[in-house]
Amino acid sequence: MSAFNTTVPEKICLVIPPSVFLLDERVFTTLGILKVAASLEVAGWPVEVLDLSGFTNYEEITRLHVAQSEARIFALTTTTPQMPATANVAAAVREARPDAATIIGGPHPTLIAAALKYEQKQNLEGRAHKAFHQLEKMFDVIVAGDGEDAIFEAIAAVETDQVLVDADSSSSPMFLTSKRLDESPWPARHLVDLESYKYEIEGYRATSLIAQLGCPFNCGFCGGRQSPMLRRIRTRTSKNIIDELEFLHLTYGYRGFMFYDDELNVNKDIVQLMDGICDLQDKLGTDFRLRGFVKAELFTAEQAEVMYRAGFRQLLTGFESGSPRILENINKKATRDDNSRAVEFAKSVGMKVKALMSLGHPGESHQTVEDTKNWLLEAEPDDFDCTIITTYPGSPYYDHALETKPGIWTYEYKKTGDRLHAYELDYNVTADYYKGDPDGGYKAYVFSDHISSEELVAARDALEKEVREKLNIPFNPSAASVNYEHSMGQMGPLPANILRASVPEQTQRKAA
Ligand code: B12
Repeated sequence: MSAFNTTVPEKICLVIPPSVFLLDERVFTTLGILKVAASLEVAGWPVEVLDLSGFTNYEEITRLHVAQSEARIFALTTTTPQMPATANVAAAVREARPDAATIIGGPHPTLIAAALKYEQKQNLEGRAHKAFHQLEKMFDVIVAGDGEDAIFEAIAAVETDQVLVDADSSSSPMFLTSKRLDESPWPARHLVDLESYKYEIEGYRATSLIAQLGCPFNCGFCGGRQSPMLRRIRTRTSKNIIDELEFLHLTYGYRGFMFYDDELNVNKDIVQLMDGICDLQDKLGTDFRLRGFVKAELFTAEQAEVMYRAGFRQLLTGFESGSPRILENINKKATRDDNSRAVEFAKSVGMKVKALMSLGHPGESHQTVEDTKNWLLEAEPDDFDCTIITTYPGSPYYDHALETKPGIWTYEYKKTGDRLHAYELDYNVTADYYKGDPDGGYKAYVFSDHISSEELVAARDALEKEVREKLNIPFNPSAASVNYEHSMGQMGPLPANILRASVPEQTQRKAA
């Protein structure tokens, strides 16, 4: 790597790799890396964002862009299922520009670093060590945790031998406190083509935002249970959230907002926040339609009422299962009754409910799948989806599993002794690890002592078909990815839906 002078701001290229496994990649933009972009802009660094979401020829686009970009530092974001594409993007950057420096941040490196620390504490050298070494081979600098401040240390680290920039510890000054989160600039949405992301809530054009960070619960399938970034609740003031809604409305005209907080109702100020959102609509002389997630056992009739008043017409909840035993094995904390009650509270005020269900937990059987189907038919949500669990790094199902046969990793929920087995997979190359082929069938890489992977897939398909038919819920349509056409490898400027750069006078407006 050549020597960089990273004390003087130079152009940084931030890259959003595609999510080839999603049915439609241009629904919600990736907000995390846009928070990093906003931090850089506020500090005076020119930034460009290469948004590869939805492009099948993303490697070619990367090579062509990198060869002509002024940037020499390329910083990528990634979740685990994006890793196969992310690895290809990193290779394309290196191919086009061997002296480039690469930085990787986001949920995947954060979770791998957290799992690595867990192994180190136990004097183990297991899967996290291997995964971390794989990342080290692909990238110059690995960032764990919140990126708003860590990006500056990462840029400095490209000149040194430092590989890991670890912001994922509450003792790190780079770990955002609620106060720092509140002060940090909102995502630099002007650096992506927001118009090309299409979503509607009840007919209102919508975009997404994050009002708080972290979920303190410990569900077995969920990533980040050992990662403070994903676990610690960090809240923003109601005013700051309301200001962001106002900014999004006035700047882009949105009246629909999807809150991507893990659970809106872990926020003790939820009633105050909803009242403030009502006042904002009065002030603007408009009305909003909102959508977000709540945790079932914390959901109350009062919350339902105030959320409806603020504009919520759709709620999503990870109910996961209709089987009390499976809810226990997940360590879900919500009971079957809590789940049913949450649906009733929402419906009683006129809100629709999307039930997020999953199969493939420890102890899953034909009977527990039947229980899940029956709960859906009884609770009658307005919509649902039902996935098959994949054990990915950073989740208890993965991190606490032991290799019980070559290539088979087994997690046991200690209280009941129920087990889940997962096939070893290289998530750096297996792209359909998570959702399977959108046009035909899921793939399961897990099985229990009572049901095989193939049976899980068949049971999932049958459940989905029967519940959709009986509750009259149509299947979701899928949208195809596109190929960016250019003639004979000669590339002019990339269109705005792929590349956007900061213009000095347009830097992100800071929260007032
Ligand atoms: C919104 C969301 C989605 C949305 C939108 C995704 C999108 N386009 O952004 C949808 C519904 C599409 C979605 C889908 C999926 N999701 Co999702 N999703 C989330 C959620 C709830 C919020 C993400 C977010 O915006 N966070 C807030 C921002 C500020 O945080 P952030 O993205 O982590 O970014 C910060 C740091 O990571 C870091 N950072 C990020 N990038 C970079 C880059 C650099 C260079 C640096 C320095 C730092 C840095 O700095 C950022 C600012 O602090 C998270 C859970 C969570 N609470 O974070 C799960 C989460 C990211 N999803 C997850 C999963 C598993 C999925 C799916 C696989 C689900 C499925 N079965 O299909 C798919 C895969 C999607 C994908 N693209 O990979 C996992 C990922 C676990 C993993 N191992 O990677 C998470 C962590 C949930 C969990 N706890 O298990 N998801």
